[in-house]
Amino acid sequence: MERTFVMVKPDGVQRGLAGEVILRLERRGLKLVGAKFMQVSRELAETHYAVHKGKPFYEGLVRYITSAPVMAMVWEGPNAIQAVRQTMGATRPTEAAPGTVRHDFALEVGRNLTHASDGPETAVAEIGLWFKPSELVSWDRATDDWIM
Ligand code: RTP
Ligand code: MG
Repeated sequence: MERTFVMVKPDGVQRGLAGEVILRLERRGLKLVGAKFMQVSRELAETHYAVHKGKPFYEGLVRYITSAPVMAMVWEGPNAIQAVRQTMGATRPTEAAPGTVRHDFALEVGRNLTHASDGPETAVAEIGLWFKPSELVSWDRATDDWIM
């Protein structure tokens, strides 16, 4: 069982697409174990995107992510990290496969709607950065036996 950090970025919230993202992840069979709607501080944005510091798009990225509220979430399931990234699609919306969120709803890499952890180590680090352990809920779902 795997957990991954997922965020609907400010453009997704502003465009009313948070529900669409949640709908797709729920229908995929993944289980929501944590969620909060929040304004991101500059400090949190810089920590989250520390790996991109110094890149040409870094400043714009921090400004983008702090510009309006986001929906931060943790999703759980078998191969959750890979499954969520697949459902979101390639970073550049014009390279994302049809049927993915980024293909279906976005055009520009700088407004690509969502974030999702890219590996097991980043997932653990990002979940720990955005959520306290007490904010995550372990729960049994009636349909679990039909998915796993
Ligand atoms: P994310 O972290 O948001 O899930 O996206 P990702 O792994 O697919 O992409 P990553 O390389 O980690 O880049 C993080 C975010 O930075 C913005 N970006 N802009 N202007 C550019 O060339 C550029 N490259 C990346 C995107 O918002 C990307 O999601
Ligand atoms: Mg990334």
